[in-house]
Amino acid sequence: METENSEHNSLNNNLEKRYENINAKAKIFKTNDFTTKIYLISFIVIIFIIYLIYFLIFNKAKIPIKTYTSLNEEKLNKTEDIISSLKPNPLYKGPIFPDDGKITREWVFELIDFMTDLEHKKTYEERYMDKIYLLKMILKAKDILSQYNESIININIPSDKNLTVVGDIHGQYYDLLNLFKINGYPSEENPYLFNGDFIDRGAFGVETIITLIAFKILYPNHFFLNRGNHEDVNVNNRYGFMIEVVYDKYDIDVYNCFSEFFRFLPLGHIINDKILVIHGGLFSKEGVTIDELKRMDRCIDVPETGIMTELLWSDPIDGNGWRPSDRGAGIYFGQDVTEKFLNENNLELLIRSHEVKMEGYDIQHGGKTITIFSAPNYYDITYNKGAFIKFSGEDMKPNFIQFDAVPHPDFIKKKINYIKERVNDNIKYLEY
Ligand SMILES: [Mn+2]
Repeated sequence: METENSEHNSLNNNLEKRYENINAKAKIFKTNDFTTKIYLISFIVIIFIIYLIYFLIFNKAKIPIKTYTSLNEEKLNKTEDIISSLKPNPLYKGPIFPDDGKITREWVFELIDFMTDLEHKKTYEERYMDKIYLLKMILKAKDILSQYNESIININIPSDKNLTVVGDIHGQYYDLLNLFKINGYPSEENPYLFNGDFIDRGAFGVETIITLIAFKILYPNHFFLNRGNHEDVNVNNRYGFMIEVVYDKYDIDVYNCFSEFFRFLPLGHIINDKILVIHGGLFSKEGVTIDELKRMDRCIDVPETGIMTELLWSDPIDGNGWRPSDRGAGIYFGQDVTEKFLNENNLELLIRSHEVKMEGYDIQHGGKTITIFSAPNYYDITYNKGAFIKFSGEDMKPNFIQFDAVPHPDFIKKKINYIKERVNDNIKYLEY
């Protein structure tokens, strides 16, 4: 019995020890489980904070400014207030825009030379027009455009004169200067019509639009500009011009002044009562008349739908009828649509731009629709030719002249890094 008891006791002791061990292990396990949870929760919180910081910076860098969306007097006065609060930069060495707005041909050439910098060696003050003179110049050009009471302008080319029609430039300033070298600089003897999309995409939208504005002031009745879908603040916010003006070359005041100027651009021109020149194309609705287009209130930001949007965004297609556009704005229109529209409005030809073409131009709809595109090697990757159309007033037949791309300063990578560095510093400054 004793032996049995002592055996039983030692068995009990063993069992107790074993329970203690199990309990101790269980305790350790519980402690570990709790610590693991703390680690897991902290990890999730840290990941969330990192994501939040990234989201805030990334999103602000992407859309850093609130934009104006409609026209009112307050904004116009604002630019004048800004001008009166500015003093000329004493380091500025370029041409001075006169207060009476009367510039000469020599003044414009001086400005072009000043802005041109193929080797990218000039300092800021040696390359960019001083802000005060630039704002004055844009307002002067806007005043000229505001005298157009109609959205479509008739122009007449006498039989002994020419007119050159140019398509998209998209900030390719050195190709624009090359075009002028090939075809002659604008003058009263050598008039031009630029069919929209002067800016965005390319790196020199500022130089391009400044030069076009200067020629508009110099030759208001022999130098014509059409609005394109890129002469619109909501498009510029996304496709390069906002970054170029606000972060790289000027600031939000200049950007807002340019946006204001774009609202006053005419939507089209009719040459010798025969040829309609508009940026995009025709309409999803039948029976649109030139009178209706002329009476349209053009001085607005481009809406998401409607006649004005289609005029600036639509593209021709082979075949008849309509198809929804892949662009998300405007429509695709066929040959029968063009023929009907031209017949109803006593017109002979539609000239539009808006699409890159490998030959720089394209003829569709049995010769009734011409596309003209003037940015050669578009985006530096397309290897397309640029082209322009020269009309002689005598027969008004289109003569196509093609041209290749020329070298331009290559500092786009450097520029992107520079912008990345500056974006975060400038967020506060931009949010008004
Ligand atoms: Mn376009």
